[in-house]
Amino acid sequence: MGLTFKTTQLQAYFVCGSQDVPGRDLVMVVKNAIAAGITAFQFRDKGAGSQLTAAQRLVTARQLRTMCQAAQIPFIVDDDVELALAVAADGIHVGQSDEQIQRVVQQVQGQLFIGYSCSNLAEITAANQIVGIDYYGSGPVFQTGSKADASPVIGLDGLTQLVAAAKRPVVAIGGITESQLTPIRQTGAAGSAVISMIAQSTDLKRTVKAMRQA
Ligand code: TZP
Ligand code: MG
Repeated sequence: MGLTFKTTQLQAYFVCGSQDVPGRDLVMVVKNAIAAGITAFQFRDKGAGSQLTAAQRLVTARQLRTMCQAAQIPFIVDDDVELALAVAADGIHVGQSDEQIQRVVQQVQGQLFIGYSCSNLAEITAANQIVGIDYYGSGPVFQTGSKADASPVIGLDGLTQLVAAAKRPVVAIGGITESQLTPIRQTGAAGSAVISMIAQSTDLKRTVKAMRQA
């Protein structure tokens, strides 16, 4: 069993895969983000833009896992239970169209904590009934260029509604920029999960500090 889930881990949650940093070294990107103080990292390597083979993905996941462990922040794998278990990750994150959530709960219970994507009230209400989920990821709050098949934008009002209905902490995701961090925290969300804001930041220390302070 790795790190146990804590709500504060959702404050400055970085999501990234090779498709998000073309031509750059993902391991270095994550290393710098960890040095800047991110509170969680999710390895989400998928889609047409992924530059890694399955074998490279495993090697990379092991490296990232080790780095997160040294920094005592959770290493979370997106949508791949087998990979998450192979590298003894701390958590797994699954979406509505990924492996069935009940099946994931059975497969990983006692080994990994679980994040689940919920983008509307019906999904939150259904998820509230399922035992074993630790947090929800909700969005896209704003337009995102990082996910081709993202569900409709929910806005700050939509996020507020979901947070109110959720029986678990919610991390906001999708198109989040620094100027939106405070409005997001005012919805009651536990933090923000971002790809571009960190991957494209020109001042990582400032960006991550803003996430932690919001
Ligand atoms: N799920 C919903 S939006 C999104 C994911 C993985 C992408 C978030 O990326 P960005 O660059 O922070 O908008
Ligand atoms: Mg998914």
